[in-house]
Amino acid sequence: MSEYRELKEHVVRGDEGRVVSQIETMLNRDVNPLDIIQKGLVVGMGIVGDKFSIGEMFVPEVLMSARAMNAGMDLIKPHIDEKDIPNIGTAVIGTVKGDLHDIGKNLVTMMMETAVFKVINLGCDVPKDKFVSAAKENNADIVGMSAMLTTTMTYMDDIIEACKEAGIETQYMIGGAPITPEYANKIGAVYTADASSAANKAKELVE
Ligand code: B1M
Repeated sequence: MSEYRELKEHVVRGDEGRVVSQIETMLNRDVNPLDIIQKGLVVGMGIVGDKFSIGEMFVPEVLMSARAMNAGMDLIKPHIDEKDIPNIGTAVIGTVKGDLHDIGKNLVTMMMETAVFKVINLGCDVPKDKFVSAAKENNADIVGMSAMLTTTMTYMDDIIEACKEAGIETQYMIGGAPITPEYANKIGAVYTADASSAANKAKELVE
């Protein structure tokens, strides 16, 4: 089996130890670090995303795969120029003000990172001015908002208005259990139901 294929399978199994030892071996043999990312890690996480979407993998397994991928990335990073690390866009993401649910939002963050976005994760209970300043500072391609309460989801509209008032040109993505595609349409945002489709949609938006 090719070493990229093996690496990809270790990622899918969330086997951090094997991911790390295989990458160490490959780096010692001077394999191109960018190839290790693109042909091994990214492909593996793509499979994880697809399996999660169709219910073949669940949250804890996805977290293990993401952790294994991140451990691999940490090993590779010193071997490449920061500017060569693939990055297809920048996203600012947070759970909106008044809302402390961050498990789903963190999963979306991880999936977007593994789809090679630079993600600025603002945490939870995030007021609109923080979204505005982070989007400005980072010239964000995407502002992503998560809400799990019917009482907090309406704040997404306030965030979008505040970004527009500040002259920010970006695309808005929203998600969370109470969110519907209709609500997203109404406030001018894109809805996705889960972390994997969020990462796929984000890729489409920046293409
Ligand atoms: Co809370 N809670 N909670 N809670 N909690 C819910 C959401 C609730 C549905 C439970 C219930 O009553 N059945 C209910 C909301 C009811 C409503 O408003 N309609 C509820 C409530 C009422 C509350 C409190 C008010 C309870 C109280 O204190 N009386 C309180 C509110 C606190 C606050 O936020 N101010 C509260 C507190 C908490 C805990 C702190 C205890 C804890 C959160 C811990 C944490 O996140 N660090 C918690 C939890 C764990 C839940 C449930 C059980 C699980 C949520 C979760 O993590 N799911 C939840 C019940 C449920 O959903 N079954 C519930 C797993 C996660 C992977 O899924 O977050 O949906 P999810 O994320 C998905 C998608 O939604 C999507 O992708 C993710 C991954 O696939 N997605 C996006 C999410 N964000 C996205 C953004 C995107 C795209 C996709 O683009 C940017």
